[in-house]
Parts: sequence; structure tokens; C-alpha cells
Amino acid sequence: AQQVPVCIWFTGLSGSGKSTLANALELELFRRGRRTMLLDGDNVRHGLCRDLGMDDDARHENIRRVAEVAKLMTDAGLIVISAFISPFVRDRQIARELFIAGRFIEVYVETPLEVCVQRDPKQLYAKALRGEIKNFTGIDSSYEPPLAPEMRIDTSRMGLEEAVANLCAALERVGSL
Ligand code: GGZ
Repeated sequence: AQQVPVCIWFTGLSGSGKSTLANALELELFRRGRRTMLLDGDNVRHGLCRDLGMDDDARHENIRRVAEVAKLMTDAGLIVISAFISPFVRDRQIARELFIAGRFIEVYVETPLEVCVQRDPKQLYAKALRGEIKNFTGIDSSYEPPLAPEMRIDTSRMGLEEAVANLCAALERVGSL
């Protein structure tokens, strides 16, 4: 059967585990023969959005572009996985409204800030706390949690395998797997 195209939209703090989840999910979908497109900072902020910084307006524009690309990719029949902080409710709502009802799955990666600060794989929180990076999400730039996400994952409490299994179950419910 043809896969139902859908957008899985991860949102959460830097270091919350969005990219790890997105990559593991994409690998599992590949194993199951599904065609996917992964959108994240690595392939977007260095190209399509390389003109954008991290102030609020730049983040609005970043998410607007990513959402439009995600929509185009689902129109092409792909399962799109998006992994951006996407800190603002309004931007995520604008993204959601591009899609047919049920074809936008918002996943709140709700790993607590304290855990993200402890992980700090790129030492960005350390820099932000020293004032060397301005407008850092969770430090001096806000993160607005989703009010009604389709799914929540706290990567400090749930392992990667279980999280991917839960994501796949959600895709099965909407007919994408
Ligand atoms: C937050 C920042 C910042 C600031 C650079 N605030 O964890 P990372 O490192 O690898 O991913 C983060 C990425 C944020 O880009 P997004 O496109 O996801 O953000 S948004 O959705 O808000 O547009 C982080 C790094 O870039 N980074 N400066 N000031 N994260």
C-alpha cells in the first residue's frame, strides 16, 4: 500500500534529543522501506536559511520556510521529519495549518532544561550562561511549550528504542506505516 504522507514535527530545547530521535526514526523508516526527508539545522541553516540568525524574527522566518518545504515534500509523497527548536506556538500553528488534518504530528521533546544544560554536547549552554551567545533558547530567549502536542517524549526518562517504537505506532495509526 502507498504510505500516507505526513509531517512529524519535533519541537524542544537545544540538547533535548530532537536530532537523535529524528535520525533514529528515519533509520527505522528506511529499514521498513519508507521514503523520508529529514529537515534539521544541519541541512537547512547552512543552506536554505543561511541568511538567518537567531533573533525572534529570524526564527519565525526559519520555521516558515521549513514548514513550506515540509509541505512540498509531503505533497511529493514523503514522510517528512523536522527537527527544529521551533520555540513559538504561533509559528508551529502556522506550520500545522499548511497540512491536512491529521497529517501533522507535533512531538514535544520535553526533556527538562536542567538535563539539556547538563548534557551540553556542544558547550553552547556554557557559552550562553557566560553571555557569549545572545538569545539562547531557555537562557535569554523563550521557549513556548506546546499546549496539545500529539506526543511527548522526555529523553531523560525514555530510551531511544522505546521512543522510536512509540513514534512508529503513531505513524501506523495514521496509515503512514
Ligand atoms: C538556540 C542555538 C542558538 C541560540 C545556535 N538559541 O542544539 P543545536 O545547537 O545543535 O541546535 C540548535 C540550533 C538551533 O537552530 P534551530 O533552527 O533549531 O532554531 S529555531 O527553530 O529556533 O529557529 C543550537 C544552535 O542552533 N544554536 N545559537 N541562540 N540554539
